Amino acid sequence: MIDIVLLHLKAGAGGNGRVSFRREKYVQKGGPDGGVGGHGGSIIVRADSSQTTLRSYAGVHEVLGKSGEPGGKKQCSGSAGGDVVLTVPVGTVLWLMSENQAAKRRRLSHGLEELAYSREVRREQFALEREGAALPPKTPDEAELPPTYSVKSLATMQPSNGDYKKLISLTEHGQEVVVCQGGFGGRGNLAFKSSRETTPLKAEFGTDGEERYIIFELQLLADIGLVGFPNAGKSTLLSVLSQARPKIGAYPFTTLEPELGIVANADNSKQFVLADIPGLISGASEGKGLGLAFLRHVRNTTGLLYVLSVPEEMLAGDPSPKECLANLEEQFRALQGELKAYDELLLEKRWAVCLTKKDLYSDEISKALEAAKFGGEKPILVSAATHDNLEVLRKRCFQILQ
Ligand SMILES: Nc1nc2c(ncn2[C@@H]2O[C@H](COP(=O)(O)OP(=O)(O)OP(=O)(O)O)[C@@H](O)[C@H]2O)c(=O)[nH]1
Ligand SMILES: [Mg+2]
Repeated sequence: MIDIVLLHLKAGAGGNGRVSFRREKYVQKGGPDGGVGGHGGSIIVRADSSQTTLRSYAGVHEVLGKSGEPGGKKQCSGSAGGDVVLTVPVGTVLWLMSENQAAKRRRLSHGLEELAYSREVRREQFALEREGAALPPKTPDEAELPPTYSVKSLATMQPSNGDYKKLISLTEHGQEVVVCQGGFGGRGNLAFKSSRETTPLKAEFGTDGEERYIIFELQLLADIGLVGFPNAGKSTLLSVLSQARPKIGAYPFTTLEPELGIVANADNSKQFVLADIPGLISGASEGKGLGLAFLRHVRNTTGLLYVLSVPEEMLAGDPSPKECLANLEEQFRALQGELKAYDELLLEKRWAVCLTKKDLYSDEISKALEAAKFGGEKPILVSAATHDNLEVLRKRCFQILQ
């Protein structure tokens, strides 16, 4: 699943103003008629609920907007560069790595969502020695680009760890934001005509488009996230609690991509979204297993449901209730340790512990597990196979969300 990409975005520059003079038969010396340049195309990001991953941006490094055309003779305005619209899944968060001055000025004075007005942006003037001469060089915008990063570190990058500024979180279908506003067209020499200066050779450059390096991070929007070791029974739980049909397998790492399901209460009056993510293993924070990359999807959830089960290999050896409990407690500790290593804030979420595969345990073991406490909380013992106690688990989930 492609859930994080880094894009270099650059809106189109505004077209330059034109220096020209009217040439007509019988008119000896026509006045200035140089038109204004067209505005540059902007880059717009729009949330679209029909998209589920950032796959369409895999391998894309750069998106450039179209520049505005220069102004023409006979007072003709240059045509504007069209906008570029990038559609992304709902739940995409944009993080700013770096930006040019044009972008920075707007962000500081307007925020991201208000556009800069044309009149607020100063154009640089230029003067030609004669009509048709080449334009002098424009003073370059002081750039703060490009950023330093390694593509390799991108997959495990945690933009929210404070290194980058959050620009916006797109949470609704159709929501859109102009991330890079196009530059403005410069005025032609027609605009500089005055009683003192009847043949101005002056015009304006168009302004630079906004340019940004932005991390697009998809954070699935769920209310509760399932966390547990591989093979614990997370996906099975999702499949019996919701309509979702995730892949289930009697081997670790069956789930390779996050999956969402909608869980409803008995009379269907309340619902919440449950997220199943790939299993964690000890050492995940050091990059073992599938690593912690998928934890980004539980960052936005309100609650976490720890899913623990006694490993079947262990049950085959006829363990004592005490041994089973010790194993589950160790799983719980290890999971919390991994979450903490990823982001301590995850431990501040509301949570519950579900012990699953009850049908596989002896009455004696079940009794011991039911009486135990995890982090001071009573666990909920269920079986996804026989649907035992699922109602209690469901209720507990709704309680977490209250
Ligand atoms: N007997 C019994 N088996 C279960 C139960 N829940 C899950 N299983 C089995 O346990 C195995 C693992 O289940 P999954 O739901 O794929 O486990 P997971 O936690 O999603 O595993 P990963 O995706 O690898 O992290 C499968 O063979 C399931 O059939 C249960 O309540 N009772
Ligand atoms: Mg699974």
